[in-house]
Amino acid sequence: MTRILLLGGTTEASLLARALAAAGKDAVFSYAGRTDNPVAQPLPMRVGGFGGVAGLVDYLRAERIGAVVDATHPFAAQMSRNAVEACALAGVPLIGLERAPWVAAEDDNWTHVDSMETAVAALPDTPARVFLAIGKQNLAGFAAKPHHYLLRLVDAPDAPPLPDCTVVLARGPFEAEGDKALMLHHNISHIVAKNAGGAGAEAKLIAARALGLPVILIDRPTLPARRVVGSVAEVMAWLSHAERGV
Ligand code: 3Y8
Ligand code: NAP
Repeated sequence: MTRILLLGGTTEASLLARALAAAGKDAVFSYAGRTDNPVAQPLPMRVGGFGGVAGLVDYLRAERIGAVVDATHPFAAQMSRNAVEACALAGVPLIGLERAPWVAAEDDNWTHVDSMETAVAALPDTPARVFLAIGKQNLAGFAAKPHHYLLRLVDAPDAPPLPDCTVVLARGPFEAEGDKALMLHHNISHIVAKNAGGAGAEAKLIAARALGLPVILIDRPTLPARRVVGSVAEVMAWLSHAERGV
């Protein structure tokens, strides 16, 4: 039986883990170790980086991995790039499980930007109250603007990440009603988010639409060419082909 490496950390990866476990597949679920207590999975787990491309090649060989599924987040670009390179070097088939980017509806007020820096520039110069729902990495640049920031983080930061901020600790997936209440409670005037796609992070966009609030949406990084599908079923079909060596 082919041993599968599942690069996880997203809602879709967790759904795939359940399908693999239910099918009795020999698979290992991989976390980066970014959060203190990641959600348990129904598969054996490994936590932490591999040590770059070379480390991943060594892992694939040592663990006799026969197929890799990259179900990491669209913004986990380094991991995805490493997976493409390492799988090519090790001759291991790779498939990406990726959700489509969000697309604005009629009554959405979205500004698309291509980086954290342009997201900062897109915020007003006069004081505002900004729901900065991009996690813990990449926050420093927002100190350049005189806003009050609402931050939602998975783990408590050692120190306040920005001079004028409120930190809420929560692990998604999130619900629109909860995000609407959060934004009303904090009198939010703007939202900044990554175009992560998927259902787990969409709640704040649905809430922003209901409240008529502007959203600054950061485009996802470009990834190298690779085979990509959008559903667990397609990954399972691809794996059964890979197992038959076709
Ligand atoms: C460590 C595993 C599952 C996976 C759930 C998804 C949904 C909930 C929404 C907001 C936005 C954000 C953030 C977010 C969401 C899901 C998914 C998703 C966004 C966990 C998890 C890990 C991480 C890492 C973490 C990042 C941060 C990003 C918070 C677990 C909970 C903002 C991305 O403290 C830190 O350093 C956090 C870092 C990378 C982005 C950042 O740059 O800070 N995710 N998130 C994974 C690992 O170690 O490999 O702890 O259980 C997983 C999930 N987070 O099993 O159902 O699939 O997107 N995660 C973003 O989308 O903008 C929150 O608040 O609305
Ligand atoms: P990244 O910047 O693309 O990766 C940085 C390094 O972290 C990688 O080179 C690799 O280290 C390690 N790494 C990343 N994902 C890994 C995984 N699943 N298993 C083992 N090592 C991993 O990654 P990131 O954006 O920090 O994301 C880290 C994790 O959080 C991923 O699992 C991702 O799916 C999840 N996540 C990220 C976001 C986001 O907004 N970025 C949102 C939700 C969930 P080595 O080079 O040492 O191998």
